[in-house]
Formats: sequence, C-alpha cells, structure tokens
Amino acid sequence: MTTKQLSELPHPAGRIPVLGDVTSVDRHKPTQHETELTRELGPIFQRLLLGERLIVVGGAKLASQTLDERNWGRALVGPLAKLREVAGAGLFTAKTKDPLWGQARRILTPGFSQAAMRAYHDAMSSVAADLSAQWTKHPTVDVHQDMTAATLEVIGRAGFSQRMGLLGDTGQAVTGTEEFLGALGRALTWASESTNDLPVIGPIREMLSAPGRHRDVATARRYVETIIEDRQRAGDVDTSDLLGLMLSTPDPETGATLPLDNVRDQVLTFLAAGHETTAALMEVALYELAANPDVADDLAATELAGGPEFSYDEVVKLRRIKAFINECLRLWPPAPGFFRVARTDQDLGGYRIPAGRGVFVLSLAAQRDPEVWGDDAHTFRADRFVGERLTASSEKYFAPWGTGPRSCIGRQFALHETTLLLGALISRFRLHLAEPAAALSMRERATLRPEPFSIVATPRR
Ligand code: MNH
Repeated sequence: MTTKQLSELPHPAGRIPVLGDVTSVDRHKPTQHETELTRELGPIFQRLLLGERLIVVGGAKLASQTLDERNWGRALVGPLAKLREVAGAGLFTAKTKDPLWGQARRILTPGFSQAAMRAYHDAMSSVAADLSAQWTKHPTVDVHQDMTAATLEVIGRAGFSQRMGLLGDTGQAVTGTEEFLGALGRALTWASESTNDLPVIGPIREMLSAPGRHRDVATARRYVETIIEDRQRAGDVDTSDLLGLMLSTPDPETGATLPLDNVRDQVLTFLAAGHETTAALMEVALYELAANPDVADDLAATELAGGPEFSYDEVVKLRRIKAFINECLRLWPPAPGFFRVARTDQDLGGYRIPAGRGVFVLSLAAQRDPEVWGDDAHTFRADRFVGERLTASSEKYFAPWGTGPRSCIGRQFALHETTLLLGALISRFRLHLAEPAAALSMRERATLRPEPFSIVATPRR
C-alpha cells in the first residue's frame, strides 16, 4: 500500500495563502464544527493555520487505532497546555515524565477504589437529598445552576469533607465559592478560545486578557488554600478522603509526600475536572429525560421501583441507568476529544504519521460514526449499551474517559455519583422541559456542555 504525506490530507475549502484554513475556524464551537468537517472531508483531515497543521481524526476505526498505548501516547498541547497556567502540575496538566505526576497518581489511587466509593456514598446521597428538597420547594429548575451546585458539593463533601455553600445547610460551608466559579469559568473559556484563535489577533487578545487572568488564577488559588488550611487547622489526619490522602500519605514507591503547592494544584484540578464534566453529563441526561418523560416513567416503574433512596450496592446494580449514562457520553462526550502523539512512525488511513507527531482524536465525531455505530448512530438509544462490552481495541470507538495511564482517574467517582443522582431524581420527580420545543444546544469551553435551560420537576405520586 502506498502511504501518502500529511500535506495530501483533505482540508476545508477556502484555503488562503500563508494564513491557511482560517475560514474554517470556529472560535466558539470548534469541536462541533470539526465534527461537521468530518462528515464532509472523511475520517482524517487537516486544518492548516499559519503553517501549523492540526490533524483531526474523526472516524471511529482510525480513532480506535490511536488508543493503542504501544504506538501512541498522550500529548500535553492545545487547551490542556493552556490550563497548566491555572492548574500547574496537578494530575490533569502534569507532564507524564514529571515525577509529581506518578507520585500523585499512586497516592490518590486508593481514593478512587471501590472501598472509597462505598465511603463516599453517604456524602453523595446527602447531595441528592438536598437537591430533591430544593426541587420540591422550587419546581422550576435552572439545570445549569443546579448541576454546577450538585457536582461541586459532591466533590467537596466526598473528596474534601467540605461543604461548598451551594446546596442545603450552608452553616459550615467554605465562603467564596461563587467567586471561585467565576474565575474558573473565565479560565476555562480562555483555554478553549485562545487555542482556536486566529493568528495575529490571537496574541493581541492574549496580551490584553493577561492581567485579568492572573487575578483569576490568584482568586482560585486563594480559595483552595482556605480549604486546605481549614483542614490543617482542624488537625484532622483522617485519610479516608482525597484531601486526607494528599496531606498525610507518602507515595508507596518513593516514600515522598506531596509538596503543599502541589496539593493546592491537585485540589484545584479536582474541583475543576470533577465538576464541569460531570455537570455536563448530568445536564445532557436531564435534558433527555425531560424531553422523553415516558422513558423516565418506565425507569421509575421498573429498575428504580425500590427508590428514591438507594444503598451503595443497589446503585452498583442500576444497569439501565448506566446504559443511559453511556448513551449520553457517546452522543455528547463532555471531553469532546484529546491529543495523542505517535511513538513511532504510524499509518493512519493510508497517511504516514511520523514519530513525535500529534493528532487530535475527535471523540464527538468518532462516537457517532455510522460505519461502526450503525445507521441510527445519531439517535439517542440507550439500549445499545445493554449487555455491550467495549474495550480499547474495539473498532466501536467509545472513549469518553480517555485512554491509557492518563485516562480519567475520577471515572468510577463520576459514574457512582451520576447513577445515584439520576436514580434519586427520576424516582422522586417527573420532569418536563420548561420550553417544550427547546433544542439541546452545546457550548464549548474546553468541555462540551449544554447551554443553560430549565425544566419543571413535579413530585411523582
Ligand atoms: Mn476526568 C482525566 C473525562 C469526571 C478527574 N477525564 C480525564 C480525561 C477525560 C476525562 C477524557 C483524559 C483527558 C486526556 O487524555 O487529555 N472526567 C471525564 C468525564 C467525567 C470526568 C467525561 C464525568 C462525566 N474527572 C472526573 C471526576 C474527577 C476527574 C469526577 C475527579 C473527582 N479526570 C480527572 C483527572 C484527570 C482526568 C484528575 C487527569 C488524570 C491523569 O492525567 O492522571
């Protein structure tokens, strides 16, 4: 087989000399635009900006190839590289060869074990109870606001034994959460937009926005430092949550404990990575349920009949809810893609990818590829996941949690949390869209998350 060069990759129409494919840049919805381009240009294509070539892999079979750890690794580029300015050497933005990454990953792994999930169950259930109480009082629900609150409370209460002041009893809560969320939101928007900026305009915009960003980073750091200092002042050496592990446990391999400024970066990372993605998933799920009340009715009458409260062991067995969650993650992956780099020369769809070259794997497109997902690839059909076992080597590309050693450490945490929350909410309430015709529209700020919308929650029975 003849392998073609990267310059021969298909590209969007309207290429301009020197500048490149600038007309194909969508600063606000970059991955949704690239998903459309996948349909036009095929499973692998290029976008050229000022001589820099971005290779986008949107076909499922080719995307699956890049999951093979022997041939491909993770690359810290794009929005991820920008986020290093905010989250430093936290797990998400640390380089794999930075010793702090391995240390933190080993120290924190017990914090994401099955035993840990069992220990977090009550804290997660308390958030479901607070949210239900609020919906009973105020049946018109701002989904974005409430899912931000719920997911941040879950990570705070379960991970740091800290109430965040966004739901329920705010007596013992940390202050400044709203300011923290504002600062974090602006940083995420910047990371996403500046990566997709046009040449020339980009660097100018970057320069103009720098002072505000430095203020935001300082605000976010101060906020997490208060959480850490509160814990230290309390003299609490309990290691049954994430913060306890980071403050008191040595790395089993090197014997070193994490430096305090790294603990700060980790707490910030968990607050950001743990809430924005999980909230996006919950919002897609609630939209689907509110748009299709009969699906929710059926779940309430069958799998959830023993609700609204579920024990740890019962949550683990909610298989139809989990299939439903997978279908949300397939159609709207909160992390719509990630970067992979070739370890040695690779052939991808007949093109030669030289060693060291990075590609952007577009989960959003690959998880909707009709070639492997079938003609109904664009239809929401949770049944497709019942009894389905997908592996990284499967051609049916499904990688909402990433892949390999840098894949999501919070996967079981997020799955337990969302299964529990959805189980509790569906069995307590019937949901409707406040505006029945409202379509699901997605915004991008490093993550893919629904635009705010409202639902009406009516108690069942
Ligand atoms: Mn999470 C990495 C998706 C929830 C903490 N997460 C990743 C990656 C994806 C991802 C994809 C890999 C990105 C890449 O390769 O560049 N994460 C999700 C999704 C949800 C999610 C879709 C919810 C839904 N993540 C969570 C939660 C936490 C968390 C909850 C914490 C409690 N995630 C992380 C951390 C990493 C990560 C930390 C970085 C891991 C590493 O590099 O070692």
